[in-house]
Amino acid sequence: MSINQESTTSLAIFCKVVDNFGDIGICWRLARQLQREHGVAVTLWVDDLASFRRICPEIDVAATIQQQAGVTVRHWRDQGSQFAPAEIADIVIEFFACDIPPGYIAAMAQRQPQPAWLNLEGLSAEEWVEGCHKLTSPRHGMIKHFFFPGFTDKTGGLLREAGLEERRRQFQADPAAMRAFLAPFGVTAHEMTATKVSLFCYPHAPVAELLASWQGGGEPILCLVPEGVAFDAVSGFIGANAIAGATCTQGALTVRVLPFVPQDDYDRLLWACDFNFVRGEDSFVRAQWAGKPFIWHIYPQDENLHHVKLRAFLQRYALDADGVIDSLADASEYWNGARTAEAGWSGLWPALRTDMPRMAAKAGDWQAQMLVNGDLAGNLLSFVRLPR
Ligand code: TRH
Repeated sequence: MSINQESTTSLAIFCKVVDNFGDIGICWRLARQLQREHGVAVTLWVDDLASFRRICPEIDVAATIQQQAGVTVRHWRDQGSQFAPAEIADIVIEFFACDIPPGYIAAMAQRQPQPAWLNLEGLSAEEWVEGCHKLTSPRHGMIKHFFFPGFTDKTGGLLREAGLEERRRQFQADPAAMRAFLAPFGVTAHEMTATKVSLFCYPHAPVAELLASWQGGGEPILCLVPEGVAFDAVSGFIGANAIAGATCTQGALTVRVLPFVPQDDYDRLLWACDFNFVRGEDSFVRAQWAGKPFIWHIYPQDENLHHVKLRAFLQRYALDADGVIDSLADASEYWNGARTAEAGWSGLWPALRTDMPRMAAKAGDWQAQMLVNGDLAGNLLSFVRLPR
């Protein structure tokens, strides 16, 4: 497969929203970057426009086809549509092994030349990923390639837009910009002096216990939690439904519930906080680019497979020149139900606080290490443009 670079390259991404926001979050980020930085004509097929609208408020949920940020967004309603070979893109990406419509596949096979066909996989730090990256699978007279994001140069790397680092540095070097960003959420000048923590996790995380330990601790903490996240625990703390705008201070802790913000603002939220709790795949990667200490709540899988994935990541990440950052490894495993801890968060959080300078230094080193691997969008295009 070799893509003609003379004319504009076209690319179709098929995204099935399995649950939550990571599927569309990743596809939307990739689509925008391919269009904006590489001039690719991208069509993003999505089956769930309502979820899409949570991270991109401009989305019209009733539209069959619409333009957003230079990307053609098409509502992927069913599997029954028929396509002509002329409608097929140069590059076709199926995200997370979703089944693209049989009519589209039939037209792919008829098209001359046949498109490059990729299955974009999920992110894992496990070693087997390197062996599976770029593997082929013959399908319908075509060759499908598996493309894996990852943390080494033997993988596709991580999604990262050009200029991201500079935008982050500018923002973080400008306290007025951070105040202006957080003020509409009700954050006061006094609260800006607290340790600011963003909280994004799955409902089974031990959030109530974490909030109780912050409440009873000696350090002022401002916890910013998007609406719908850990709803029961946050509502329990506030004493009312945790809807956007709800807030409560008890002891050393102030909790503020934020609206779900557009994707670019979510980056700013991570940049503005001192510590971030993130989850899934996309926010997990954004926390790494934020250059701040973070804890990852991994998407749960059967038979605790996610614990294996969590440890694989920690083995790479929770190490610095002085060895394992135990507080990070311990708190991460506890947060994910992969270990017990005698004093729970009352013991884990102070240990994390002590190690925060070490974690911040680690965050910078890690970024430098990841930058060497290039970025997922660029690596993906280089791969399909390679003559083979
Ligand atoms: O939402 P997630 O849990 O998503 C996923 C899905 O569960 C998916 O099925 C699974 O495969 C994957 O995890 C591992 O977490 P994630 O990946 O962090 O995606 C959240 C997206 O939502 C991300 O793009 C950031 C965005 N976001 C906003 O735009 N605004 C917000 O306020 C918040 C909290 C997130």
